[in-house]
This record gives sequence, structure tokens and C-alpha cells, in this order.
Amino acid sequence: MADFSAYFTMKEADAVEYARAKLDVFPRDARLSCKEIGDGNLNYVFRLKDEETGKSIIIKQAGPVARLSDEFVVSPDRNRIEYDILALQNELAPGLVPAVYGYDPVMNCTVMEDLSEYVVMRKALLEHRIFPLFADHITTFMANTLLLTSDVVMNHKEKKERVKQFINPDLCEITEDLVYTEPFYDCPRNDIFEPTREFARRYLWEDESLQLETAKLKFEFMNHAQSLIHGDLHTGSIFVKADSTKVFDPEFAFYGPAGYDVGNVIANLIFAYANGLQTMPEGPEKAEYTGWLLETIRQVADKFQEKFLNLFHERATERTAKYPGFDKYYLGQIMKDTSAVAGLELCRRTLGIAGVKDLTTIEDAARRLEAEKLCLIAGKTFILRRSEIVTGDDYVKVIKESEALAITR
Ligand code: SR1
Ligand code: MG
Repeated sequence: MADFSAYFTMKEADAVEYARAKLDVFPRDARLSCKEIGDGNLNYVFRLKDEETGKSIIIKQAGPVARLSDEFVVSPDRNRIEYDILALQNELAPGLVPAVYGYDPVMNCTVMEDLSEYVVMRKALLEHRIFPLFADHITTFMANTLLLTSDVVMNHKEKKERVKQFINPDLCEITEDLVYTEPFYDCPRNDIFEPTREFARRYLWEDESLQLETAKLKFEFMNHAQSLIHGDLHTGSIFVKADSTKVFDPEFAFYGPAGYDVGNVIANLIFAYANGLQTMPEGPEKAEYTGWLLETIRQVADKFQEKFLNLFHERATERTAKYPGFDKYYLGQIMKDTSAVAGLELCRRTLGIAGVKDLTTIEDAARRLEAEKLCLIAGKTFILRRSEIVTGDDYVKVIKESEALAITR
């Protein structure tokens, strides 16, 4: 039997042993069940339950390579980053992330709250379910975590210590490759739906002006230590239920451009929109669902800005940040990055190795092609016109225009 004094990747039975040997959560003689429930690209997630009391916890372990492909060798230290940031985010945005109970630097695992009564948002959106409070919750999470970790509010030396604490080279490299580079040329590692290939070539890969913009954005991502970002804030990293939202899986966190998180949320709502458009039968349910998504996108852009400015005025400590006009200038830069990142995410999930079910599960080939064209047209527009796309209305206008263009191009 393992004594867990040396790292190995656990199976379900090992996780039960681990809980008995290392955690003070369940009685010694508890009848524990365990299921590995991870469906992400990287980690192993064990749900342990005491069959008598119903009490349950999650043990999340980082493996030495990604589940998606062992081409990605990723330091298990990302588990420490995940534990540290969840603890911090729980202070900055109380109730909007799972509670963490402990971290084991040998086994590279974190013990956290089980959120079984929630559902992963991407799954819920594939079932075309509506969450009216989501925009309010996610904008509070982003305004708080992004502003309160920045130089606008923090002591600058303490902030620089945080930059060190959250340095995350392996996972940043994945983003630099998968988000900023590979989707914009005919990279062998891309995973392209064949009917979309010709459009990708003509519309993206042959456009040198687009490539230049992606290069500028990549250098911005690598060099702008603005806020402690989640770094992978797609709908697979968010748990939802009717009255509550919890953001999880922040292993890509590091000090980067604040707009990265906001852009990811918007892009992933657009995937859900494209799915609803192409898979739901015409009628009031489809109108309600797609209408809710457009309204949510509008609110994410607008409420984020409103909350960010209010918090800026309440909490700014840096003298120069309080000069009249700096607040709007600073937010303007974030919104420019938001538009660009929404565009990058739309392109990379459509063409790159880490696709999204919103697109890949559209069974009808012609409809999937139309959904993917919508994403690529909107994606390119968000990148190239990032200085002009600021408000919720701006986002909705681009989506509707792209929807119309996807039919004709
Ligand atoms: C090798 S990891 C691929 C993708 O999965 C994660 O969730 C990130 O989005 C990453 O880009
Ligand atoms: Mg993830």
C-alpha cells in the first residue's frame, strides 16, 4: 500500500486510500466511494463520498502530462497555483469559487468543496438552459479579481511578489501556442473540421494583416503583468445553478492582461449562441434561449465596465491612477484586449487542438460549417476592430452581422 511520500498519479482506489491516510475529513471506518469525474484536458478529479452520511469532497490531482495529449508536458506545480489562487479569490470574490481545504505538494493534489449540486456551464448550455443571474455573478467575479490584484489597488512591491508567486511558464506556453499562434496558420496540430478548412485558409491564413495583429497580441499576453487572471475562463471552468455561479480550474492563472478573462467569457457564450442557432428547432424556445445569450453577452461587457469603474473609484490607492481620466483610459485598454481575446478564443476553439463541444457536437455538416464560419468571422472582426468594440451593443452587432455573413461567404 502506498504511503504517499512520493508522487504518483492516483487511480480511484488510491484516492480512497489517500483520503483515509492523509485527510481528516471522514471517520476511519467510513464506507467511502470514489469516482474519477475529470472531463477537462489536463487533470484527474476524484469525487469521494461517505456512503453513510453523504458527505463528499473533491481531490484534484495534476498529472505530469496533459490528458488531451502527452505532447504537453506540464509541471504538476500548477496544482499549487490553483490552490493559492482559489484561496485568494475566495477573499476577493467571496462565494464565487469553490472552498479549498488543503494542498499536498508531494502528491500535487488539492482537496476542495464538492459542488455536485452544480452543473458545468458548457454542459448546461448544450442542453440550452438559461441562467438569468450569470452575467451579474461573473462580472462581480471579474471586476473584483482583476482590479483588486492590480497596481491600481495593491502595494506595488506586494504585487511584484504575487507576480513571482504565480509565474506559470508551462501553462502560459500552452496558451501562447494554442491561442495566439497555431490557429493562424496551417499548423499540423490543428484539429479542423474538413469542410471549414478552405474557409480558414482564405479568410484567416492568407491574411497577413491578421497575422501581424496576432503577433502584437501574443507579445502583449507575454509581457503585460497587469492582473492576476484566471487564464482559462471558458464555460467548462464555471459551475452554475439557478441562483449561484462558481468559477473553478484556475491552473492557467498568472499575471497577465485583464481583458484575457473577459474576452474568454464572451467568446464562450458566442459558441453557445452558435450552437443554439444551428441545433434548436425554430420557435419560442430558440428565440428565448438565443435572446438570453445575446443579452448576457451585452451585460457581461456593460456590467463588467460599470462594476470595474465603481470599484476603481472606491479602492484605487495609486496616486497617479486617481488623475482625472486615467480610470477610463485604463478600462479602455482592458476592453480593447477583451475584444481581441474574444476573437482569438473564437478562432482557436474552432480550428485548434482544444475544440469545444458547442461546435463539435453539431451533427449536420452544413450547419456546423455555418456555426464555425460565424465564429471565425466574428473572431477576426473582434481582433482587427478591437479599438472600436467596447459596449455590449457593439458585441451584439458584430455577432448579428457575422451570423448574416456566415450564410453568404
Ligand atoms: C493541453 S491543454 C488544452 C486546453 O485546455 C485547457 O482548458 C486550456 O484551454 C488549454 O488551451
Ligand atoms: Mg481546465
